[in-house]
Amino acid sequence: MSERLVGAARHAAIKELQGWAEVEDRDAIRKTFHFGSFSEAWGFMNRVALAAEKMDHHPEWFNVYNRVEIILSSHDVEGLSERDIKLAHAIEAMAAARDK
Ligand code: H2B
Repeated sequence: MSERLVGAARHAAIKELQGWAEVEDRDAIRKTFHFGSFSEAWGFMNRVALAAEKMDHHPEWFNVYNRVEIILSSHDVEGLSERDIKLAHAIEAMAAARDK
């Protein structure tokens, strides 16, 4: 069970995430990651996929060659929740120094 993140807590949570921004037309956050090659992008996606499955919280994403665009939102609350913030932090750790 979780709740939609609103107000000051929401603002603070997003601010702590480097490079993540609110999506304009829906209640979600997004970030685009760039890698040196498709192989590196795919390795990143693999790591994220395994972590997401463990957390039972999954990204919406789009990949072209070395670019991975990720959108996070929680279906059950139809918007942003703490689980998105938690997954975003996990993704940051996995992108490590590769993100540009
Ligand atoms: N992923 C995301 N991003 N949001 C959810 O609300 C969500 C999910 N819910 N992955 C999970 C799975 C839900 O569908 C299952 C039934 O727990």
